[in-house]
Amino acid sequence: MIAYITGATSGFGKAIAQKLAQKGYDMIITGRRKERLETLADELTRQYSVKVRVSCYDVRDNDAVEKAIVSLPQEWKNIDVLVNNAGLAVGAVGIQNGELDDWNRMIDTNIKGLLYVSHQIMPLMVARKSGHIINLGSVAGKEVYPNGNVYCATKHAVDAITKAMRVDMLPYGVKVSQICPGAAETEFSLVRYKNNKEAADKVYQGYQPLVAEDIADVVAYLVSLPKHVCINDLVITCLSQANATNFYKK
Ligand code: NDP
Ligand code: 8X3
Repeated sequence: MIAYITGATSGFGKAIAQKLAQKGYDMIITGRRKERLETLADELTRQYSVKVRVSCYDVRDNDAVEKAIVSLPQEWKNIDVLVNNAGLAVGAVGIQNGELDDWNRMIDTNIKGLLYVSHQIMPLMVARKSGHIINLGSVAGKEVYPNGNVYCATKHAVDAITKAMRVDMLPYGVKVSQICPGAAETEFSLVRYKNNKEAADKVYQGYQPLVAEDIADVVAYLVSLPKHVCINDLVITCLSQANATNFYKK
């Protein structure tokens, strides 16, 4: 079995790669930070005796995405599981104060990047009449919250794209699932707050947030289900979070 995981240099993507390697998946791991990908590939190859290919590109660059996937050796094109995980939030201010560059980064990565990768891999799954696409949405794709605006919009788009993919893939036996986590402690907030560690750490204070391994466990479960079962959508929060805005913090 072969998995294709975008954004495997940290957080969910890295934990998902580790979990799927543990389950015996060969995999293609992607991201922009090559050194991290190579370190992870070495680790997984040594620890689990699986085959791991590193593919370093920016999901916003459609030419790079196409080149990376078209040039895969034929045997690596038999992708069973695509995890569309690469994504980010940048900035947390009202729309009236928003920075265009932040908006473009989120829209280009979370929406267009996910589409570019899927656009290359879906035909391979269609041809084999088999596959499972797992998109990383968010509680931000179910609700909006103060200062979340454009990030929430991108995750609402992922929610819509996931539903659309499931409809389009219906005749081909390709499963499409979405996982929508609430707050999880990864590098997510460090990126959102532009490397302000104090602001990032504050997000996770006073309660026990999700960790990347929680989401990886869910991915492992999704891919373990019988062929005829497709979990469409999962909203997952830590026990201290009820929805996008309500937390119980000490
Ligand atoms: P991290 O910041 O830890 O990881 C994000 C990953 O996305 C990195 O591997 C990064 O790799 C990759 N990535 C970002 N931009 C690009 C790009 N332009 N091209 C290629 N890869 C890119 O965050 P998380 O693990 O938390 O986030 C993973 C996904 O989960 C995202 O889609 C996020 O929106 C979503 N999510 C996160 C939640 C959270 O609270 N943490 C909750 C709900 C959803 P690199 O920088 O090396 O390119
Ligand atoms: C990440 C979770 O609540 O910051 O998607 O939007 S949240």
